Amino acid sequence: MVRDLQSSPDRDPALETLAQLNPNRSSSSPSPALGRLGHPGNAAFLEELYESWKSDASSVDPTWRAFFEGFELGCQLRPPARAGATTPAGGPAPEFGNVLPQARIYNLLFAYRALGHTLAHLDPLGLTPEENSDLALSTFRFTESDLDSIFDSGTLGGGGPRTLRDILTYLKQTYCDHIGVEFMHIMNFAIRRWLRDRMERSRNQPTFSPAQQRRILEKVIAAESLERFLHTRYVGQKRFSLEGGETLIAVLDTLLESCPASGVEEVVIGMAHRGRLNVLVNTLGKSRRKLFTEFHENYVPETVLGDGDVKYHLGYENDVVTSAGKKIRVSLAPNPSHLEAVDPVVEGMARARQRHRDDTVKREKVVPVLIHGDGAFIGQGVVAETLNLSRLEGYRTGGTIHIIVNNQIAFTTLAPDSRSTRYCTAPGKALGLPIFHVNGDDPLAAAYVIQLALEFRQKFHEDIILDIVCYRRHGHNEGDEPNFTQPTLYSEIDAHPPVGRLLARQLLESGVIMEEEIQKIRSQIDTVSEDALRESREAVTKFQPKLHPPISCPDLLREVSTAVPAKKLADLGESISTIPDDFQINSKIRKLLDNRKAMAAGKSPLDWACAEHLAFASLLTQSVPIRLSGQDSRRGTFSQRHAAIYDLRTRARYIPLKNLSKNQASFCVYNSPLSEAAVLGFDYGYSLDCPEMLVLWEAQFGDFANGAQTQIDQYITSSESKWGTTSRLTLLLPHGYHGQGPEHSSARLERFLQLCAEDNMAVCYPTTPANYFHLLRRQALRKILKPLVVMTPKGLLRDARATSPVADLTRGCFEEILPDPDITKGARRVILCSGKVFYDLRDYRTKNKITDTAIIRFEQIYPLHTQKLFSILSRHSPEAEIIWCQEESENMGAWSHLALKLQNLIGKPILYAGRDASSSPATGSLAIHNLEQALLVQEAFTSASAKPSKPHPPAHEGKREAKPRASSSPTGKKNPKNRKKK
Ligand SMILES: Cc1ncc(C[n+]2csc(CCOP(=O)(O)OP(=O)(O)O)c2C)c(N)n1
Ligand SMILES: [Mg+2]
Repeated sequence: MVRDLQSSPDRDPALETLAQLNPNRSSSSPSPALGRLGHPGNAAFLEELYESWKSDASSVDPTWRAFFEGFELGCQLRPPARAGATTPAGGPAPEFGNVLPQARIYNLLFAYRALGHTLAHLDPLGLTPEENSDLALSTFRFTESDLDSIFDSGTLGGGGPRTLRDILTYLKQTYCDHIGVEFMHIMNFAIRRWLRDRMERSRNQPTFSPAQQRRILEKVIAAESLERFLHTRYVGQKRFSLEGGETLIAVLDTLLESCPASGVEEVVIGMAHRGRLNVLVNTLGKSRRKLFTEFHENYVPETVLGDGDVKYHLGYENDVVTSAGKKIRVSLAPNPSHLEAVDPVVEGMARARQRHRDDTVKREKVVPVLIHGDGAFIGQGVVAETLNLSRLEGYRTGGTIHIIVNNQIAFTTLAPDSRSTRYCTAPGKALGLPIFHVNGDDPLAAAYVIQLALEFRQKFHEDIILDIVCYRRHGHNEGDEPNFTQPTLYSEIDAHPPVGRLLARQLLESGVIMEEEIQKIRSQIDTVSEDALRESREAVTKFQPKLHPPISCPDLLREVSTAVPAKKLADLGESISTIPDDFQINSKIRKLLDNRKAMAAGKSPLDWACAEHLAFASLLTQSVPIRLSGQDSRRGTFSQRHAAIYDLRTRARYIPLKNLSKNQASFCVYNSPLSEAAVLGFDYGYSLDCPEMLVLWEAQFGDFANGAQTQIDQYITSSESKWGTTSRLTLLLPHGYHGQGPEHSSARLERFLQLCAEDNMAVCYPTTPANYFHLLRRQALRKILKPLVVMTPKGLLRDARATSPVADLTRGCFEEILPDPDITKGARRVILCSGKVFYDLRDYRTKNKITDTAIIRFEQIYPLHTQKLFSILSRHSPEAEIIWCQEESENMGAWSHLALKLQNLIGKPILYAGRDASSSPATGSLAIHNLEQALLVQEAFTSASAKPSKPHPPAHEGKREAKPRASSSPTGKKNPKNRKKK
């Protein structure tokens, strides 16, 4: 019999207290809340209130708070009050032990839902977990003798009366079997309830048809067979075997099988080394012949122009046909060795693909799937950065399915050295994601969870984590001896039967499959492998390894028509400065917009931000979509851009560039979270799959880009050579020495230049708004896809010296090398420079009335337009001294990249005028900065003090005493920075 809460003979004092506390209470009409308690069916109501209170006490009203506090108190493990005991105050002791039993049932339900996973059988190699005292019967003040008492089971699996024994069995099946789930940390109650009901309805037990079970077995066997085949045919060759985690292949198959019914058309996968070859063959359908060919020592990639990559980093894309004959597009992103670096790239790719499938609202057609290792998921910061993108307007992808192949080891490192958390999935908890841990030896359970995960993702558009707890049968790779460091673990693993054998036994026992059928599956797969091996051997005899020529792209220096007619610019100027009538905006912004209008109309010189807006506006009206993302990019770090305008009263946002014309292309500008690695990776991924778009990532200051160095080194600069993938991603990196200290002066131009080869990208440092305008337009309009790195201005944004007449936008194109506008020929000294220092040099020349020195600007440092350079140089004296001047230290900036190159090109020594080599990019003192800047500018005009080009001397030889220049100091003092160093 269900114990009626109100008619219970041992009516609870807490409830009495509650009744007294309830302000709505009246003796004749119970409060609505209490009234609801009168019905056993409303137990669910109480239970949900209880859950609410557990998560956040302030979420329930004070009456209920008092009740639950008392209730919890009563549930504590306190000894029942002794008869006749009194409190210190002399009154009767409170009867803690007699709290309403039904209420204790709710506590039990809550506890199992929250902590059941601690008792789940998750580890294929582990023992049954020990009892968790928080889940012991006694914790809820029940004893064995209560097991057959009947209670209301609240929301458990549809509710209704159940014995305590049945309730426990139900809870254990659902939460403590082969699936352990963490979901009670989810703050969204609708999600939490959905998960609870969904899991409890099925008791978290898979119910696959026999055909589906056979398919799952087949996939596990396929995974196993491929590994065994590779193991025996390519002994000792690295493949990063999946063995121990073969369940992954069954999980991915179940996911793809479930896609059509869920409206999914495309899946974008990112994963690391472990099991990648297996996924390529058994999930994406890459041919075994191709894979085996790649194993051959003479193998040379056919399609890659560049250096190629090892087979376990290559990407692939295919249409996978499900058992129902439906096609799903599946791609596996190429990835570098750097674990988890692929995560944001896949997210960006998925978002771009959603755009192409017109799926930008619900994002249900393209699903990103990230497959992680346990060590990398908890260890790598980019995981947290990427998770944090998941709900942001500019970076959402509608929910990522994370699968962790948790083999409980990272190379040789075990969990105690790997993490401070119980589970490797802990980063997901910060986001409130559902986390399912599954015993990897139970592929049916894992397949059940992936179905649930997809259903969840499609319903709530949130990330979800499936943690497949498994083991690694071999060493880290196949040449690695695990017994050196894990002798005990590996003796256990050696004795442990493979997943396929366990599942086969289970299905044989349940009569789902016959032994002969299993044999047939195995031999069929082996035959396919044997045939493929034979074919691959034939193919491989054709390979003749030979060195490939460097990738080259002469078209990178071809002029692109980027001018825009004056009338068009004036019209665009009007559009970008017009705000709806009902918008009230800040008066300074109004002035800024009025200035932009005047600039575009040619009434005043253009500044950078206006040139950029006009470049964007002209492209958008030429049907080129634009995406700009970065920290505070809507306003601009230096309050220069103001791409978004806000209403003073409502903060309604208006973006003029989105309102140019009806059929303009889309303009997307986002303030990114404070992350470099994930955001740059995301924008890179986006740019790969949206080649028609101008995708720009902006660093807050250029030096922060080194927080994303992995993305720059591993993807942006080298992916064309490794994987044949490139994009027109554009990096805007504020750079320039303004005496603001060692941070934020340098965007590390030298680093980008060091990465330049084989025409892999363009690196530019424009000095005028007009050239910046042409550069942006060139990047968007030319057919060639190459990344562009731009050193962008800080102080020059508001420097009258660095403005352009609008006429410069209406003619010409991007100038890689800018000749001296004043001294056009016959100079006896030529200063070469790049970027901001040009203005200081020119001022010095004017002030000192120097007329024999030309200043030539390298607006594009890579690839160098040597023809233009020669043509400009040829106008000056052949005897002219040539000096490279830069404000960056000698070991930084463009000098080290250009020194020998220029010397070889020009055929004579190039002198150097600039700061000494230094470990930190700049001084912390404005006064010293100013002095250094004055010196280096003066040096450029005084050949005696400039240094001839030569390879960098070691630091101890690089001191200034080798080249005294005290006489050249305008103050008569030695260079203060040198003095400091001595
Ligand atoms: C960023 C990074 N650091 C270090 C490594 C070297 N490394 C390669 S695999 C590996 C262990 C990875 O462990 P886990 O994530 O658990 O994956 P598993 O190999 O066990 O599948 C390490 C440290 C790497 N590839 N990337
Ligand atoms: Mg691992």
